[in-house]
Amino acid sequence: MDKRFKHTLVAHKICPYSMKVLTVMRHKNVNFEIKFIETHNKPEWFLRISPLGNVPILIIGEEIVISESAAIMEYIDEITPPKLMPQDPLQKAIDRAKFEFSNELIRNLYSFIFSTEQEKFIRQKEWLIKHFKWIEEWLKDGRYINGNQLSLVDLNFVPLFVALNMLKSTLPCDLLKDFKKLQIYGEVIISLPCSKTGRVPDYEFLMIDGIKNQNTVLYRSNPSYFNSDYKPQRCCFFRS
Ligand SMILES: N[C@@H](CCC(=O)N[C@@H](CS)C(=O)NCC(=O)O)C(=O)O
Repeated sequence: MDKRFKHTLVAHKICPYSMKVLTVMRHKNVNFEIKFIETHNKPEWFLRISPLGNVPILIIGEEIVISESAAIMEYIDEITPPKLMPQDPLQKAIDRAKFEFSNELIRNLYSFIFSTEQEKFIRQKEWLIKHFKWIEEWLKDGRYINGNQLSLVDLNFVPLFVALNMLKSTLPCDLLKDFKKLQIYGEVIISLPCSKTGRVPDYEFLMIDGIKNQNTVLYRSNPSYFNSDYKPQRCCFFRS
């Protein structure tokens, strides 16, 4: 990595795409600064440099900006060997397709979590359950997606399992109950050191706050769970 240039990650505290990038940066021990912004109140300087107005973006030095979580993750991986991305062009293409798949899963999971309409909530839940089976197929009997070695594609799934783990003890929310391999894989993924350091310490608090404040289906179906003073301890997998 070129130490002449400062690397600044612009992120949002509960954005899962920001979490993926942060996870890779932690895994690779990259030296960087982080700036959090609010997506409902984006600063002018940010709107000038983020093509779609999305986080995360990575600013390198004074002028270079990379947007899109997958592009940033691959860039970080490339400049900090050993690479987590496979070398083989075919395997690379297969993994990039899985990056997209994971983005779609995460988008749908967040939409499920923050849904305020019962019908949409149920539709999203069914969609998620239908698509989880793909990860089980890819896992076969391996510890990770590409066998027994961690690769970049696995780090794409960190936000998915962090959010699922947070919701595990709520409601009919254990979406993984019929997916044994996925449960084990999820445990492996959230136990990675970089998955613990790849999110802000108040991630769970902020998520719970959002779930409550937006009066979501999740909240309405079990308000006492979300109102409990002890909630963050109970829902947070990592207590330290
Ligand atoms: N494809 C993008 C998706 C990023 C994205 O959707 N970020 C959300 C926050 S999680 C965002 O910035 N949304 C803009 C907005 O809410 O206006 C990526 O992978 O980086």
